[in-house]
Amino acid sequence: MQREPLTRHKGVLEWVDEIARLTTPDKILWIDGSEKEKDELTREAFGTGELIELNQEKLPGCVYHRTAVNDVARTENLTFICTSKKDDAGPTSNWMSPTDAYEKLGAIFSGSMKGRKMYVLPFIMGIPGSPFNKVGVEITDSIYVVLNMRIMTRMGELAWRELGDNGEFTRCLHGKADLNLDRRFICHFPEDNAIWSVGSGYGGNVLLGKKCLALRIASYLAHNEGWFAEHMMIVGVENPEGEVAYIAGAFPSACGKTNLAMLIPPGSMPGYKVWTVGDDIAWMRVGDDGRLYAINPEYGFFGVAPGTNYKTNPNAMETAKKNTIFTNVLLKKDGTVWWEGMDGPVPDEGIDWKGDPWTKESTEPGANPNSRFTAPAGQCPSISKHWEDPKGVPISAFLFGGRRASLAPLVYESLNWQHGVFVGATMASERTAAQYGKLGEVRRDPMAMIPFCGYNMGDYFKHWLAMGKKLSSAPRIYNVNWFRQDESGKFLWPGFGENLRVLKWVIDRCFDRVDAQQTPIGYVPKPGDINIEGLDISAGTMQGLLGIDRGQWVEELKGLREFFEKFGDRLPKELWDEYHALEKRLA
Ligand code: GTP
Ligand code: SPV
Ligand code: MN
Repeated sequence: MQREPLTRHKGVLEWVDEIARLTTPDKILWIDGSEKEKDELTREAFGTGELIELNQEKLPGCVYHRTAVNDVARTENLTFICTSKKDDAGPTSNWMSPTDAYEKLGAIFSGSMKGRKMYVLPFIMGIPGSPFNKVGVEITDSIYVVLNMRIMTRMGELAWRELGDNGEFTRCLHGKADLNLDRRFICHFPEDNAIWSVGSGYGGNVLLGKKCLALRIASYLAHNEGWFAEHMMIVGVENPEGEVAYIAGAFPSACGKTNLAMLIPPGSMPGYKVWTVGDDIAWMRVGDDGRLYAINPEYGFFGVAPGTNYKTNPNAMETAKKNTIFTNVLLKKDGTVWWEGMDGPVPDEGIDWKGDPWTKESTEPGANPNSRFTAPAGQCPSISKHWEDPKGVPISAFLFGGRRASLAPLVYESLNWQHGVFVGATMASERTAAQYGKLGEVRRDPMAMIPFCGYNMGDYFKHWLAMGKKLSSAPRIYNVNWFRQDESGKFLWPGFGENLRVLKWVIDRCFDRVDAQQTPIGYVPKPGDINIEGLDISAGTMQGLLGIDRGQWVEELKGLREFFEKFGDRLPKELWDEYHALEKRLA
């Protein structure tokens, strides 16, 4: 391992020095990203139990990790935007003043790496060589974090080079401290281009390139610089004629982005192919041709394990067959892993995500509902040949969506860009296990960004409206809902690969190949325009899936008004205009 600095960047050297004085690690190690370094770190983690080696015949290069039982999802209540003015964080973020935050977290960080090693890890979010990249340097005392960042970002030597001797970088500080919930904070300092995360070892809280940099800090920069940093998957749909249309989709955490980005076309759609560009984050800029171009700034997937199997998402299963880190799933006796909803028989026994013996009679799940796999994107069989193209892919349509047992139809199209921004701004979804909070509770989650917007969301809506004006050929905006249920709680729509039937309608609309019927909420498919051949769905069910219950929508407006009012005069007038127009259309 490298003990000597791997950079001459003065800003980095001084910062590392400062943090070392604060946290007092035994050793400082500089990460180069080599195979040798990976092997050394992995071996060390096997020794301490931080990682467990999996069956190398069945899962080559794969390892297993359990987080602390109180540390299995993002803690949004402990996540803060630390701007000098409270109003700049907005009503939907937690706020702490930068002075208070540095002081409070500084006290927790103080001496917290005593007896531990401190790793200094440079990484790139974006495509190497692109002028739009953001470089980060993460300081962490966790080998698990280093090994995950190795999969999730382009890092090491390559990133030191990209940074150079005086490049800009985000200061990303992470320390596990004592993993105590009372001393856990994830703080963002957009004005200082810095992130401090302490007291957690869970993915989204600690892999600081992902939600913290590529969304919270990047959204702040994107607002200032005129681009988009969004919680979106990016997928290319190729038709039998060989034309590829790209779609970007924002669904809240654990609501289907990874699955949609990797879907396998159903048998009823021969000749179609689907190409994965990204599964969680999209950075998008206006091209010279007035279209919007998207890149995936990440290098791997941090995907939800439960529910993933060879029927629902074969591409994810194939991707996670090797070189993968499994977190909080069930560990089987033969050194392989299992989670609820995996193919094949339920194993007789294993060690569950808490580290306790588990049998198939257990009433508790073997894998945590938010257990995850970290796998290199390049291993995905459906990876797009353009996924590392610095120019990005041109986006034809945006999808917004979430989990709604009722109300939102399977799909509808917004009337225009401004109405589309309203559709995104009024998204709501049932809460999943990806974050702490009451499971199933419907909450407002505009553009699936409520946990990830690094500034006042009223200004964020303004930014969306302004971006539309810069696009001569803007993506059309749709809302989808794969999660509508019948009275018994059964999903009405089969979802997964069958979602391509809906994407086909969306793309046909974008290219003016299919008509639609106008309703108060937007354009919905005409009966028969979404092909249900081969599905176990009656025409009646389909009508239900596309149906709009005016009474329910009028009811929805009440909650929406309350939400909008929170923003006071920072909510753009255009969104109130859309609100009143919808109210009128529903009357
Ligand atoms: P994050 O990584 O948390 O941002 O989540 P994500 O949006 O990528 O969610 P993901 O695709 O991992 O899906 C989460 C859960 O929803 C998994 O358990 C999936 O099996 C399930 N799911 C995904 N797509 C569908 C669908 O079309 N229908 C149904 N019923 N379930 C789905
Ligand atoms: C999410 O929660 O939206 C995720 C997983 O993608 S995490 O990186 O943990 O935030
Ligand atoms: Mn996500």
